Amino acid sequence: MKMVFRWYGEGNDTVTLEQIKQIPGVEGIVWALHHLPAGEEWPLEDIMEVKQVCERNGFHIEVVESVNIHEDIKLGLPTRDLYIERYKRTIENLGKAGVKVICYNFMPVFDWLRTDLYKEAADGSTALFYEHAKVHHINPFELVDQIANNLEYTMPGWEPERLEHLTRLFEAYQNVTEEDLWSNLQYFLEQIIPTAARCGIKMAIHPDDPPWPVFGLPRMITSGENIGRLLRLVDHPSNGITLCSGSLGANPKNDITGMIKAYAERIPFAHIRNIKVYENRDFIETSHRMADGSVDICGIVKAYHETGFSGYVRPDHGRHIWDEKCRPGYGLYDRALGIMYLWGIWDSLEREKRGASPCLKSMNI
Ligand code: DNO
Repeated sequence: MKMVFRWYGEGNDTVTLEQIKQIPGVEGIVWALHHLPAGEEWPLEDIMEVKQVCERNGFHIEVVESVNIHEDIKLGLPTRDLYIERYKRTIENLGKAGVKVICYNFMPVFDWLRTDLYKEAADGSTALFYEHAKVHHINPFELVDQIANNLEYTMPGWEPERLEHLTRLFEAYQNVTEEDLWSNLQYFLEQIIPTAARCGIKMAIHPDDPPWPVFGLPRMITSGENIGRLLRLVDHPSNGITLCSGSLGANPKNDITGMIKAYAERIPFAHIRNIKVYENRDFIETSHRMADGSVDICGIVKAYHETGFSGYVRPDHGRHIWDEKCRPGYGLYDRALGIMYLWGIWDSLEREKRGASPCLKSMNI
């Protein structure tokens, strides 16, 4: 597995590339042009600037997350063709810069959804939290007000220009069913997958987070079965998934290790994180350690190992610990701890497979 780390760019992140460099085994930066709204073409010049900065610090930029999809594409409006053309040109520009994977999502209106970004745990750390009943009782406008408007940084998926048009967007989605969304996704993929394939890029859709409809908006990428359907929409290696254990793990019925084994060839990118799921469907993000949450992190890493996974992996969100002031879910400390946990599992599996390391062998251990 190739370890990568999400970074929001110079002046847009509390974490520095110098700090990331000191986390063992991180070889690449997961990045995006966060200043560009969904629907804009990403200029080659801007892409090359990020490439230079990252490469100067010894990182590759092979994974991009997120090239956001304009809502007109998700809604299937006549204007979608214009945005699809721009998306193709962005793919081409990213290909020229050496990008290999593009992580995106097809969630209407919102990207991920939480009700509290700083829920305090017994140990004093805070983390992202989802309260199911609250989502049913609050209207989306209030939630946006509570979540997005009190933050120092813009959060991806919660960009002001998107939230500005919330009323219009909800109206537009009123009659859009899950089947409509599937057909709009198919239309999009049929257009862009040939471009991605030509550019040597794998498209990797992110699962819906949480994996069920919210505020009456349909969701598709919620289960193993639906991932199968997505992969069949355009049956090509460039049409893949970002397997996010935290998103899919919110539904305990989701067998994530089974998905890894079933779809190994089509997972170019893995997000690994843990959450603790409660019976009432609430969940809180925890440390990556298996004992702290409900997700079988060891089983997941083992499944990747068994299938010979050679794609990219990033620790996903982390808690906010040791008084760190950072973007919600994207601090340095807990994500670095997460990486070390993942390496611990991976290295012990490797050792088992290959026998003791040459160094230990030479010492007769
Ligand atoms: C949350 C992320 C998502 C992801 C997008 C990809 O922190 O995992 O926002 O980046 O869904 O488009």
